[in-house]
Amino acid sequence: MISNVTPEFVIIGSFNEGKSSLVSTLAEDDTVPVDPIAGNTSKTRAFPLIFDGKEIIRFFDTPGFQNPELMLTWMKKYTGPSKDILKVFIVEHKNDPEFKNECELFAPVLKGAGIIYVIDGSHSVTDHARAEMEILRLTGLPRMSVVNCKNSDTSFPANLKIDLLKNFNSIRHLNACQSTYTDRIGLFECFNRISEDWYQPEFSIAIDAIKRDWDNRNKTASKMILLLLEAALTTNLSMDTQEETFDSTGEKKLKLKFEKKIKAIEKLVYKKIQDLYKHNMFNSSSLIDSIFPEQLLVDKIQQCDVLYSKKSSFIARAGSFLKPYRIRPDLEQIKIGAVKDIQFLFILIDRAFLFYSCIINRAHGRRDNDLGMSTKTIQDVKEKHLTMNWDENKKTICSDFFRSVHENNRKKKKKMRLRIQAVLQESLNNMSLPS
Ligand SMILES: Nc1nc2c(ncn2[C@@H]2O[C@H](COP(=O)(O)OP(=O)(O)O)[C@@H](O)[C@H]2O)c(=O)[nH]1
Ligand SMILES: [Mg+2]
Repeated sequence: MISNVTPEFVIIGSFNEGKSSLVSTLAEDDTVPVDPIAGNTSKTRAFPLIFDGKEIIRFFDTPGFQNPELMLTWMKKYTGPSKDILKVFIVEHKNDPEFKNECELFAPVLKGAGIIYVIDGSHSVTDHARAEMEILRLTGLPRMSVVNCKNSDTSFPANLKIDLLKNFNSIRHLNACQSTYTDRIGLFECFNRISEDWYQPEFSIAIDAIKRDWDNRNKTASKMILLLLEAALTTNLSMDTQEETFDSTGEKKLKLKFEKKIKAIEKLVYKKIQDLYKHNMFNSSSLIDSIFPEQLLVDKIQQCDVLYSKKSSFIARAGSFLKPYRIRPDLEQIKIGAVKDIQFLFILIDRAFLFYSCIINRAHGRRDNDLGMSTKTIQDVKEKHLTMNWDENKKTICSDFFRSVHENNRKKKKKMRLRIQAVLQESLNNMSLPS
C-alpha cells in the first residue's frame, strides 16, 4: 500500500557543489537543469519520483546559499523559541534582497522536508560552507550530509570530516554522477534511520515502492530481452541473385543485410530498455558500438551457412508469407537463417546484459554521452553475469529454449519461455552495483 503523504527532501548547499545533479540522479530525471555557471538557479523547484502515476518522493532543487555568514550572525542573536528560528527568519527577511536565496531554499524545510546538504569533498572547506553547516545545525532539524566528491576520490579533507561530524546526524558519500540504484536505496534507508523522531512510516512505504518498481522494471526488461532473442533466432533472409554472379559477392551482401537486420532488432529492444530506465537524453548509439563484443556477433553471422535454391524451387521471403512457386528463370535465390548455432544465443544474451548494465548503472545526473562504466565495473559484470560463467543448469535451460524456438511445439515453447525468462530476470536483479 502506498501512503497518501509524499515524503519530501530538500537538497541544499553552495553553488556548483552538485545539488541539481544529485536531484537529477535521485529523482531519475535527466531533464533537471544542471549548470556549470553558478547562480543560474534562483527558484526552488520540485522534482517528483513517480511510479505508476503516483508521486512516491518529492525532491526540491534549490538555489545556492547567498549570504550564509550574515544569516548565521542573525541566528546567533536570535532569542526566541528555537523551534521557530527558521520561521521567524523567513518572516523577517522575505522581502530582503540580501537573503532572497535563503528564503527560497528554506521554504520546503518549513513545511517538513528532510534536509540533504551537498558538499563537494574534492576541495577544502570554505568559511561560507562552515557557516552553512552551522545554520543547518541551529535549525535542530533532521539533516544528513552527502559528500559529492566530483573528482571521484572518496578520501576528502580531514577538516571537512570534523565539520560534518559536528553538524550532521549522518554523513554519506554519494557521487551525483556515478551513483547507482543500490547507492540510492542505501541513501534513502540511511535517512530513515537518522533519528527515532524523524522516522516516517510513509518513507518506509516509499522505499518499498521503489524496490517493487525496480523489480517490476527488471521483469519487463527480461521480457524485452526474451522478445529480442526470439526475434533474432527466428530471423531469416533471402535474396535473388544473378546466375552470372554465382560467387561470394551475393553471399557477402546477404550476410551484411542479415547482420544489419539483427542489429536493428537489438537496437529497437535496447531503446525500449533505455526508456524503461528513464534515460531520455542519453545517446547510446556509440555505446552499442564500443563496449560490446561486436566482432563475436559478426563472426558468428559470417560462419552461417547460406542456402541456394535452384530456379524452379520456392523459398520463403523474410518477413512475408510463404510465396509458393515464384519461378524466376533468370535468378537464383540465396537464403540465410534461422541461425542454428547456440553460440548465437549466448552472444545475444551477453550483448543485451552489457547494454542493460550500462543503462541501469548510469546516474541520471550525467550530461555526457560517454560509456560511464569503469573498467572494473565492466569486468565485474563480465565475470559474474555473462553466459560464459553460467552454471550447467542455466546452460541446459538455454539449449532447451534454443531448440524449442525452432520446433513446432507450442506447449514446450511456452514452458521454455517462462524458464529462460526467470533465468534472465535473476541475472538482471543482481546487476545493480554499488558505485
Ligand atoms: N565530474 C563531476 N562533475 C559533477 C559532479 N556533480 C556535479 N558536477 C558538475 O558540476 C557542475 C555543477 O553541478 P550542479 O549539479 O549544477 O551544481 P549546483 O549548482 O549545486 O546545482 C556541473 O557542470 C556538473 O556536471 C560529480 O559528481 N562529478
Ligand atoms: Mg543547481
